[in-house]
Amino acid sequence: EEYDYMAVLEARMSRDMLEKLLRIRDPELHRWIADVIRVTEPAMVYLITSEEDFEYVRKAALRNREELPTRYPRHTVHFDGPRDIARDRKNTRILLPGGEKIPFINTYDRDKGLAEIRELLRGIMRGREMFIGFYCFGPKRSPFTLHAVQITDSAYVAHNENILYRLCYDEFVEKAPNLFYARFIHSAGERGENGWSKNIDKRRIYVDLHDYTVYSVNTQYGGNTIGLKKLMFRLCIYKGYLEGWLCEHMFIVGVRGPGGRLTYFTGAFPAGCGKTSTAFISDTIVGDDLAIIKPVNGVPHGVNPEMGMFGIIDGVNPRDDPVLYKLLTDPSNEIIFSNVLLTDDGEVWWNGKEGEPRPGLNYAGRWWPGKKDENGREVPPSHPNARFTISLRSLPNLDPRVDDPMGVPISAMIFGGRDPDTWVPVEEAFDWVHGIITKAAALESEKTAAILEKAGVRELNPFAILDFLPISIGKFIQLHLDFAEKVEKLPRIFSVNYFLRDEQGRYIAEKVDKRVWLKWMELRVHGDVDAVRTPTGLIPVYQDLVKLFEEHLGKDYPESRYEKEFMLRVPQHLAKIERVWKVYEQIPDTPKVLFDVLRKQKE
Ligand code: SPV
Ligand code: MN
Repeated sequence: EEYDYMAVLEARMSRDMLEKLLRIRDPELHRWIADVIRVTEPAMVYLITSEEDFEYVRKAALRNREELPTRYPRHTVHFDGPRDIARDRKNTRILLPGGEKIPFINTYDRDKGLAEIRELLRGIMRGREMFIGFYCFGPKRSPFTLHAVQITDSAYVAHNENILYRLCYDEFVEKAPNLFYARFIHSAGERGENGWSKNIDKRRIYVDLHDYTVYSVNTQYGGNTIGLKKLMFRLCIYKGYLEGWLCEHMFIVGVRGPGGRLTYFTGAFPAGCGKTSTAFISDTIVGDDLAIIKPVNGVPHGVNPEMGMFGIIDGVNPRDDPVLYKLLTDPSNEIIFSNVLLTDDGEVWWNGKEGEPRPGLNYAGRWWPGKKDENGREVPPSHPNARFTISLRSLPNLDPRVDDPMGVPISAMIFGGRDPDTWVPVEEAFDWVHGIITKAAALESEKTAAILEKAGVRELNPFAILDFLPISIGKFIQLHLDFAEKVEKLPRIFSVNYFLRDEQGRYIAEKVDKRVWLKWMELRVHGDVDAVRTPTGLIPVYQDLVKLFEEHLGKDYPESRYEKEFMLRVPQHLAKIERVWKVYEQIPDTPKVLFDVLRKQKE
């Protein structure tokens, strides 16, 4: 529809803000912002273009009561509300023209979806301030990096993005109108008296691949709302698929070996399966959640598109996670806590924190020890999916190459999930194809609190990425098989399993044992240790583990434990192959080699 879009911008924006916007010489961008303003009707508009704007956003979050103050000026607390505590699989949909369907992916007719979202957005920002931020998804001036514009009426969301991503207004100004960028529109919708989004039944997260635009309404939980996090991730996977590179749900870490050499690993784990804790137990951290991987001179290189962590805080304790614990209790770090307990004396408490929880506020309202919900179940003081937002710049073990526009060379990829009874604690694949099929494509995990569904149920979660795939699993697997043609040196592939249990149901390994598995993988990458060849892969030689446990953890590694952990569980493996096969049978574009490899494994 024709209208004077400059008039709309002039009416809602101060001169100062409008000037900032017009410095980006991209009429299409101006027109789009005017469109969003016309539909959502914000009272005013604030552009986030430099770090000087961060304090304004932080104060706005406190003023709006989206965040609450604590005893420490740089620590704030946000509550999403009891029904908005995690990613909403059901209402997160990939919009496809003509109502195209993809097995195991939540798709929806694009025209219908856009019409629905337009209705939901109508007047939704009335009386509120709209924030517009310009960010990079990756290091600045890097061939890996994508760009994004975030529009939101939530100062909490904007505050998160200011911590989690690099501001990139300057690149927009420089490169417009020849800059590709993704677009995010978010509104928390109507908020109740405790600040929670009221219209949860109208919560929608719609991903429009065609326009590289994502809409998110009537929700606040970060995984549903922080545009550059899991919403951008879906667009990034799609773009990578079209262009032949990888966008992964993986950390990037450095592990030191003999002589101080540093070897880079990526690792894919579903949320709540030890991903962030593995990152912290490594020697350096590049990233803890996402990776963009492309070949550079024949070697796969990876960048972390983020500059901060939105991590699970549940269970973080001084014994198992000393570095992270110190970061989270240091008043000098800027931190947003979400869905923890905020005690009446202004302290933050989460499950794992020292001391006892005292009365205060939590994700479900007022909390006191022993509080029960309407079903008579005790309300935990902090939620299992409670989170922290912190800048990577606060980390003592940040990798020096985190801002390298060419990324770091990736020597190996790790895949792991919550598996009580099948996989050994660490195992190397025979080769790339074997690893992509039996480790990545066959990754299973028990569901965790990071999604709004019943936890504990085992499900296939290929590459730990299923929740975020905008294309079929078959195509995503093929993309990885084809990647082999693009590089001269393929990363090794490993699986890990931190969740193996004994006959009594107790975890066999301790949390810190991860460090030994990492060190063993580092030695394998360089050919410094032999391995035992089993039908499912290559496992450590007992004596090597004895040495590594002694050297890195100062503890014994009894042979009886080795036998328990590294025995090949044949019935469980056969059952797993059966389960995995049954899923892929339903996916028409599954590469044929997947069935070949599984059949061979079974034999
Ligand atoms: C995950 O759930 O994988 C996360 C957090 O990293 S969220 O932003 O919710 O996706
Ligand atoms: Mn994640």
